Amino acid sequence: MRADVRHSFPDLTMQPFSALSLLKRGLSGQRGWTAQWRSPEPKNAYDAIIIGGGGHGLGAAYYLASEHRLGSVAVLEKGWIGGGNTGRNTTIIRSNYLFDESAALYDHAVRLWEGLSQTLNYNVMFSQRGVLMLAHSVHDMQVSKRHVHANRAAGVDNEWLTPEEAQAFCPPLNIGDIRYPVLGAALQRRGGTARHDAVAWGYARAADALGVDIIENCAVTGIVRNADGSVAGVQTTRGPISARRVGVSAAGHSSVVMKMAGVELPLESYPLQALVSEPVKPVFPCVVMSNTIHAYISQSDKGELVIGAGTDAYTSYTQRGGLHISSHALEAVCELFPMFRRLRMLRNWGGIVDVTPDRSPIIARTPVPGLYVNCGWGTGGFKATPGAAHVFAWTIARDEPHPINAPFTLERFRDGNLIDEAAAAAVAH
Ligand code: FAD
Ligand code: PYC
Repeated sequence: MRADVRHSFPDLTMQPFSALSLLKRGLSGQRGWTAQWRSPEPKNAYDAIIIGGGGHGLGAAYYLASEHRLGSVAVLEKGWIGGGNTGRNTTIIRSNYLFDESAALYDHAVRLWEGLSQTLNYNVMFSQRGVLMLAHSVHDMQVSKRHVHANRAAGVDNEWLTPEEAQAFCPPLNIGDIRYPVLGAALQRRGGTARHDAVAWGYARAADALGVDIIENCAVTGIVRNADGSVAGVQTTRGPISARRVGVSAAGHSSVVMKMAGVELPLESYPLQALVSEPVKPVFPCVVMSNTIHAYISQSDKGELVIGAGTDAYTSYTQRGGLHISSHALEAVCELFPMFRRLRMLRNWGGIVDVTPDRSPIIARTPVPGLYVNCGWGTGGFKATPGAAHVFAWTIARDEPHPINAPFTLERFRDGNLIDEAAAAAVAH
């Protein structure tokens, strides 16, 4: 598909439409549809370059332009924007992580999500329908309750529900005598979902309007350094581009890109997969996740059940997961929600997730002056998109971390200051 066709859409901004004008637009054969961002040729030099046109990279460029008034910024994307994990995830948003550092980071994101459609003047369909995390064993209950108490102490909403209360919140849930008995659940009412593509498109449109150059089909192939070791720019498939600041937001390939500058990252990359069912009428009111069976489910506004599974057991750069992994997740979903047994699955897909040893991200300066990295979000970075982008832009613009991302350094793996969120991230790995 040509890039100029791909990003031409009917105007999805928050302008009210009459039913008649929508119908006329629908029948117009796409006449009058306008491109939502430009397709500029790369310039020779920018003040800052962001590598990776996912939500995090586009968001960082938007905040660099809007809050830090950087004059010229480019986002370089090897494929099409949102074609990485941003457009492949199951869109679950929550901030119920264990440690205060994480609660601050993820809740910063939730607060930005709450105003994002207004900020961008673009409907990202943020829906705070509640995220229910099931407990199936005594150990699950202990871990969940620890999270509930820690979150409440940190000012993040989370509450413990009995099985009956969980079923009242999510009526399709089977709390009977099943292989995975539901012994209770943690509920974050402010959690929910958003429309993933719209997040990329909304940030792209808003950044473009502020003068950011979004350059698709432009793979970075090298990071160029000055004699003193600092960043001088990048080599790309569309020629060399100079910049004194380069931010890497290349989920799935963070270690590949950072190696171009000689920086080794403590990451392992795994395939993670999801799938959707045929669409049905609205039947599923919230998001349900189960760490024990590595399955999560919600219903999209189109009516499809969006279901995710665990990561493959081995590292790989193939963008698809093993069949036995999704079969296992579906078997468990059918036990928990027997009404879905006869649903047919429409399609499945995979993404590559970069996982750190402590399951927390790295948003930081690097040993190379002028080179910054935002990576290691593993299976859980969509929820963080606005918050991570916001503090990453701050870090790049000021050459120092925002207080929120100060603990999320690369050096913590050397110094031992880990932020172990294995339990909070456990749904998929
Ligand atoms: P991406 O959207 O992956 O953007 C990175 C971009 O960098 C890509 O577009 C890629 O093409 C580009 N790139 C890479 N190398 C280069 C190069 N050399 N030159 C130029 N461009 C380059 N998270 C949640 O919070 N909730 C969920 O429910 C959830 N579910 C998930 C389900 C699945 C199946 C998957 C795969 C992930 C899920 N995640 C979830 C994780 C989440 O999708 C990611 O953490 C998040 O989207 C990362 O966003 P990003 O913008 O950093 O990355
Ligand atoms: O981090 O909430 C999450 C998540 C859900 C599905 C995959 N990751």
